[in-house]
Amino acid sequence: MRQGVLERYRELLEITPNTPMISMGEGSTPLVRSRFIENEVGCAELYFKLEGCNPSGSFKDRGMVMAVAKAIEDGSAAIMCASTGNTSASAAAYGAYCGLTTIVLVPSGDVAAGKMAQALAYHPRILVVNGTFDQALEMVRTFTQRYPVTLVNSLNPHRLEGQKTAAFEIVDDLGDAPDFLFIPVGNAGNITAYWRGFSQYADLGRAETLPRMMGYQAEGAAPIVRGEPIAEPSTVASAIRIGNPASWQQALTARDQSGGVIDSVTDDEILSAYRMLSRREGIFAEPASAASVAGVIKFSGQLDLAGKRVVCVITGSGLKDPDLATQNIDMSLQELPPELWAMEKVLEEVVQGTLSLGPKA
Ligand code: AN7
Repeated sequence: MRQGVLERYRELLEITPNTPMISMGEGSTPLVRSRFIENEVGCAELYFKLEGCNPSGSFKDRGMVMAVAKAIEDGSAAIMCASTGNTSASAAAYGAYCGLTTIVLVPSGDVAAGKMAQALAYHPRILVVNGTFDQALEMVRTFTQRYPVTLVNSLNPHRLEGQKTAAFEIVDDLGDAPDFLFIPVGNAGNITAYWRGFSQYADLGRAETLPRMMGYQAEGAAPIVRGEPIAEPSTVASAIRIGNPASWQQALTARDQSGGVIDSVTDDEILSAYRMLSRREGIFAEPASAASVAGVIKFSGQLDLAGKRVVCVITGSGLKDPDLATQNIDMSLQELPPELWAMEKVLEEVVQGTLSLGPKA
């Protein structure tokens, strides 16, 4: 059976004899070498860390397994979060797995269809707030201070502890840290967690170098870049439609200690990277995840990446946001009768092209 992150990185996490070693198979996600974008951006090596391969389809599972294990260890029977969709899907999945009462708050109209489908399927208590993610998070924060319900947003320190394991895996796979780590930034928990993971591995001598942390917000939801909270954030990448990040200060620390950058990319840049990832790399990512790739493309126009080893974190699966994928097609679907002649006609160029290659072996 595949080890989960609690087991795999047991000695680097706060595991006690009383911590339940739960796992839904999270972590140990693929690090895939780029076939196309690597050349486009002119770096030596480009890899994608495919966090959409986690059990609920996003990186949130690494932190959720830790937070839920600690909640159980501490005797809690209920968990709660506010979410742009992935945290709630993950909380609801682990809540169902562990038999906990799970309450999720989502901003109305702002959650991608796949994430809503997950929330409904795992069957937590879902509250749809007529407001922004930031307002929902504030409500959850206050509620969990008042009642014996465990907050499982990334304000819960166990979440970031669990999420740092992704940085461990990258070093374990590459033999050292990359030169640059590109990552989307919403609530800024993940960039904080990765920096902690890389730093811890360096302190332990398991990595010789540290990466420059390159965080990317969407232009319409870029409070860190602009230096002030945004009351009404807007971007096609609903996962990172966040105006007042909880881990704002820690993200700045990660940026400054690593000599990195926190910048923004436009929705057009995000969508262009989104299409390039699926069409040229075979990687179907959600739009927020494509922000890291849009970031590396933008940055490669500013700084020569020759000789550099780069990792882009692909935080969630493209299946999370099926509507965007279908809105984004620029081809019409061809219909035909169920007849071979009709198919041969439609595929005429293919048929001609293949025939010119000679007979089938
Ligand atoms: C796919 O689920 O905030 O900077 O409530 O779902 O750690 O917030 C999701 C965030 C990037 C940003 N990519 O990470 C939520 C939520 C995807 C995401 C981010 C999110 P953070």
